[in-house]
Amino acid sequence: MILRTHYSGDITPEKAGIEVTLAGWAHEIRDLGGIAFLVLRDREGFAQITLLKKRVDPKVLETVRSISRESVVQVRGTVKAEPKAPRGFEVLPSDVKILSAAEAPLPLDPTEKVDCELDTRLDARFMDIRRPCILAGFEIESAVLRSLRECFYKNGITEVFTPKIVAAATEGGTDLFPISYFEREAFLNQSPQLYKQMLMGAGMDKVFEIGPIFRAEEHDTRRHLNEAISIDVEISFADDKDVMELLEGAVSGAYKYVSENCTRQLGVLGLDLQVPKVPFRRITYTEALELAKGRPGVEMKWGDDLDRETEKFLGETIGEHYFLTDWPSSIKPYYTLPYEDKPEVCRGFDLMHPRMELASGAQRVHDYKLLVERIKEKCLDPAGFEFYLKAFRYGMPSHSGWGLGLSRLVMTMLNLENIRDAVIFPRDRRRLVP
Ligand code: AMO
Repeated sequence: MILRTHYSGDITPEKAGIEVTLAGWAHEIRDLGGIAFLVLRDREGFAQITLLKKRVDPKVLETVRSISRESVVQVRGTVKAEPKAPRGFEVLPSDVKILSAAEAPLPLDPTEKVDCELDTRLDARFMDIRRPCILAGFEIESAVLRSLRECFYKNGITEVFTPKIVAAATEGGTDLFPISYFEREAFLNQSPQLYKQMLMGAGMDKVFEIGPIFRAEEHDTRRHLNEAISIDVEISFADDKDVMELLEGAVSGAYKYVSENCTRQLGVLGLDLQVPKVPFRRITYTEALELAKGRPGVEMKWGDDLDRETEKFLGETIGEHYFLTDWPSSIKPYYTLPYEDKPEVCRGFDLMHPRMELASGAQRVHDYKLLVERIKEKCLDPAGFEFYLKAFRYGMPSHSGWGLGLSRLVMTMLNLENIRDAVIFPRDRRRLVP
């Protein structure tokens, strides 16, 4: 039997006279002479429990007086309209039970009256998430995922899972976490890239995966983690332009879904969410270099990767979501398809928020010989990719796809300072617990 009949959010002054059972945390207890208040907090907000000392059962008053802050309590009582109460109602209790008492002192103050260091918050994340503004962010993240999944289902895309324990690097770099796998060495996968492409060779046509990626990068920035959730899509018979359209629709659709379905959470966060308009601007890498010349003291030549300062400058200049397209083939991974008539440029793209990159994608090389050539050009050994290359020898359709970072999407949507704020239990260079 569920121990509550209502969430605080279900109660309005119009419900005066009905009996409710609430369960949640003792947010605040105030004892003021003739009257005492218990503020109960649950997932949906707060309810004021009012104890009129002359009228309330003395046992109930005694119980309330003994409650330590943040204990889990259950309250049965009657709703009364009360214009002076925070949401226009109060609950007059007939019974209060302490279901689980909280120790004192608390590892942090969930009332949001006291500012707290990020590390302290992450160390006691269970307590941090009790703060309504933190909880609201994770509820919005769930809504974002729901909206993305619905977009994928609507487009006939099949959800898949690919292995996270793998034998080879995906992106060819060295930033892999080795693990011991019986008598062999294995790695945590950096990206489902190779697997989602193999599924194009399997005739699955359109796949998506939402799952963790692992990057053993030493970064200590506000937008990198060593474990992140990636939203990956791969579509057969589609080109780069087709999947960019899908991506901008998915991102702007997620904003729209949140703005329509998370009004309470946005209210808690004090956010007026603007839905980005599609189509997003498309800017080629070459145009971006031209724009970057507007920044004094910058010497960049064609073929250089865009550094963080340039990325920031472009974001400030453009001021909205945009795509960076037509990258030099030399700085995009081997699986990115070069233009036939201009092989130094490729069909790779990045989706940018003014603050940072959100996604990258491309039309892929689907010709076996060209793929082997591209792997060699990147100074990688095709032998290590045999399991992947095999899928290109027996009929591989042209295909395109992208990978979108969930936490970066949520972080930029909610204007969060640090990516760690967009992940329940983040993993970085220093943090492995909780
Ligand atoms: P890429 O490496 O650009 O592309 O990753 C895609 C997106 O995943 C997110 N991301 C990260 N987020 C937090 N911390 C990290 N260390 C981190 N690394 C990546 C970013 C990034 O834009 N295989 C390609 C995708 C594709 O072409 O389909 C890939 O992995 O938001």
